[in-house]
Amino acid sequence: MPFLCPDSSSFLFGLKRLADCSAINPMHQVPAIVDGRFKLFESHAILIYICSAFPGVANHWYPSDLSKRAKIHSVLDWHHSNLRRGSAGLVFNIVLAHRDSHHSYPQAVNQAEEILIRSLSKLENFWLKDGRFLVGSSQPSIADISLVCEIMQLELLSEMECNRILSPYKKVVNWIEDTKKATAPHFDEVHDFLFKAQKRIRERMTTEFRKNEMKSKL
Ligand SMILES: N[C@@H](CCC(=O)N[C@@H](CS)C(=O)NCC(=O)O)C(=O)O
Repeated sequence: MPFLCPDSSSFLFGLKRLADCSAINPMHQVPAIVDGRFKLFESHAILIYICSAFPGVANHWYPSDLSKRAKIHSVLDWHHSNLRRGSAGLVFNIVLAHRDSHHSYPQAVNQAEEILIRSLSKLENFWLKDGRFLVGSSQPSIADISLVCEIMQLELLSEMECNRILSPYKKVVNWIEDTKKATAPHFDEVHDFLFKAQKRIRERMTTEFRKNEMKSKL
């Protein structure tokens, strides 16, 4: 099935190219899919469609049990108005600020970090309180994939920042590892672009940091 997703060359440095993809997603965003004549955007809708349209997807990804399914919708909706605002907001503002030294958004960074910390705490103490995976499940669902991937983008921050933010949340850290293992080897495959972008971003940040240090010594 053809799909649009970021790659290391477009991620954060060339998303403008997505303007060319408006025939698939008029919102000019990724992800988006094409299945025959059917086009769909919005990551959660895509995950639900894939589980529903293709026979052979194991039931735990999107359980047929109505109450289990409703819980998955609940955590997916929570994700977009909480964890995503924090995680994407923080990465976007920090990485942008470092990409272009003329721009810095300290207020946006602080606000995003506050939302992120509140969301990680809810994950630790509520969503992961009853099981290895979200909403008390012993096996992963589409919600685990979606939320873990949201957190994975924190890898674009410096290693120190990433550890400072995540390490207080032991259940969250274990859950990320469990989700990685449950989806191996695909997890690393789909995150390859992220780690390529990480390398470039961290090198850029280090160069900028050294430049600023030199300037302050002059
Ligand atoms: N709610 C959407 C969010 C999609 C989204 O924000 N995509 C970002 C990349 S993660 C994007 O394409 N940004 C480019 C832009 O907005 O110009 C979903 O879950 O699919």
